[in-house]
Amino acid sequence: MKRGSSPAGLFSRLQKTRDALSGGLAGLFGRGHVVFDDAVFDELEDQLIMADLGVSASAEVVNALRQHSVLGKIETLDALRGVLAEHLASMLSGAERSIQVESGSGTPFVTLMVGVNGVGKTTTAAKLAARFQQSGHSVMLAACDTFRAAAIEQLQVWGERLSVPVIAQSHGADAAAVAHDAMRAAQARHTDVLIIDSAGRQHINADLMAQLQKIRRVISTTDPTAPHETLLVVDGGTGQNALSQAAAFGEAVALTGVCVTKLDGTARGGVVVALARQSGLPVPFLGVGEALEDLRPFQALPFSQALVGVDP
Ligand SMILES: Nc1nc2c(ncn2[C@@H]2O[C@H](COP(=O)(O)OP(=O)(O)OP(=O)(O)O)[C@@H](O)[C@H]2O)c(=O)[nH]1
Ligand SMILES: [Mg+2]
Repeated sequence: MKRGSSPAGLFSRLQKTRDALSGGLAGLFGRGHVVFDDAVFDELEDQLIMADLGVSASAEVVNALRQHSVLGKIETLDALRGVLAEHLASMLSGAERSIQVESGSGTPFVTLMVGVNGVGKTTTAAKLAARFQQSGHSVMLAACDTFRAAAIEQLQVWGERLSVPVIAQSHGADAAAVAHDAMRAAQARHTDVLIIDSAGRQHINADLMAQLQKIRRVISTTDPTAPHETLLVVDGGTGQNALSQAAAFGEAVALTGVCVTKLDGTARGGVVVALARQSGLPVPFLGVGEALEDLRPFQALPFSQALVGVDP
């Protein structure tokens, strides 16, 4: 297996979150053997909430654990980790979803990337392009972030690195017009996958949402079945803020999934659990670094194990 692509690779990338959570869990066992009474369960719930798992997911997993301790199964920190990982994984199994491109459908598979600024939309678009290429698909990128001056060039640099055509206009052009050009170009060239990058804004604002809706309309005018994926990108380091981003973007455009990035640099990785539970959206991918290969398909069990510290 390629370095960094194994579950152990994910394990090392989630270290900051795990360290934060583990410290709290170990604290429960500070005095040796633990009697799992209500006070300890409350403390455990607090630790999970502090690790950004969210109030409801934390309550749910702790309630499930209460049943276990009645059976006398949790006597050590490792045992606690093991059952925590299992319960989290079963709560998260519905969030697993791979993105399947139907080849030979005659029309490009269109993925629209959305999210607030700086979360990793452009980088994730490039990582996705690389993945689709590796699985034998032809790919095209569309630079629909015409808002930020350097955005077009940033996507073009990725395009050159990947030998992927980038459809772009000049800074300040109408983003929907770029989307239209890209749809036409991808159809004409029989491209398998078109990935559309879009602009972010410092705050979620009405202009951004109106622009995204316009991009979507233009895409579906060219192909009524498109976009096939509308992926929200959120920065894992923003913690619970990611939940309000998911709600706001979900109201404006129909999201098909959420990619959580920058999990390598944050202690707030538990937010993946809160997001999956609260938004109900699948989590096709996690971003765990800046390089092209640092995009991991989300798998509930390895993720849960890495989060709580069960070494696979
Ligand atoms: N450590 C780490 N850095 C990441 C990850 N994903 C993206 N980045 C970095 O985050 C920064 C912003 O990424 P972009 O892809 O430009 O973000 P964006 O959402 O397109 O930003 P705007 O276009 O300004 O809205 C870059 O320096 C990326 O290298 C990740 O998973 N881990
Ligand atoms: Mg960008």
